Amino acid sequence: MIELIQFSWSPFCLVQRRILDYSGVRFKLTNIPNPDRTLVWRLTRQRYYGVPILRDGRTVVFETDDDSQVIAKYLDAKLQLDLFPKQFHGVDRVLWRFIEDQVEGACFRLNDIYWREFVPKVDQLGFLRHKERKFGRGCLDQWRAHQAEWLENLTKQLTPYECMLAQRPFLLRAEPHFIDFDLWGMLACFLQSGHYQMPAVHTCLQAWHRRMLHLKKADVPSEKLHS
Ligand SMILES: N[C@@H](CCC(=O)N[C@@H](CS)C(=O)NCC(=O)O)C(=O)O
Repeated sequence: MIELIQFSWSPFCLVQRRILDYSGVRFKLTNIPNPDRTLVWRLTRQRYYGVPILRDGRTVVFETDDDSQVIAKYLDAKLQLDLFPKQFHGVDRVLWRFIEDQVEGACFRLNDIYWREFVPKVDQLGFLRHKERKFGRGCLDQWRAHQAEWLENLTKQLTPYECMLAQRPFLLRAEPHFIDFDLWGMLACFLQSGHYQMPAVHTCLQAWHRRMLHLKKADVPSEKLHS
């Protein structure tokens, strides 16, 4: 059985989890503590310490750079999801770079503000140290102090996607594309603390978000998947 090794609030893990749910395949979720990557390190034979990674029998799948999408492409090929159709090659890369940088940057900061509520007590020291070493001392308090600005920033970052969804049910076409799952994962991180809602001004995004939440491959007409 496919196993997703993750922690639950990571935007990148939420992308892969939604893809797996969408596919309908049975899979196992293994949560690791944020500060302890021993399992990832061991499974990747000392080549990777990030999450998510995937274990599928003897195969272990992990990213090779920030923009590689190795895991999503593996799932796409194995489960025949048609999430990377040829006609969007290139455009999709531009979009996922933007989503995983600009949109992700606002989403994870807005979520991290509530870190004491969702990081288990035993992992809080490691979490705080990791964040402060990466983003500077007091970063979590600063993000909280600038919460309104970060919310405004996120709302602005989402405007292009609202425009796209005014034209069609999913971001690039009539059926979901990897880009839909990618954006969905970033927003799932933003929403996971329960302190936020989708920005009210983006009505098409709200409707898309509701559609994406429980979407299954079986709901997408199969003739469209191969057209
Ligand atoms: N581009 C990678 C990014 C993965 C990533 O940045 N994961 C974070 C957690 S959200 C991580 O494990 N970073 C390494 C670390 O925390 O040391 C992907 O799509 O999986």
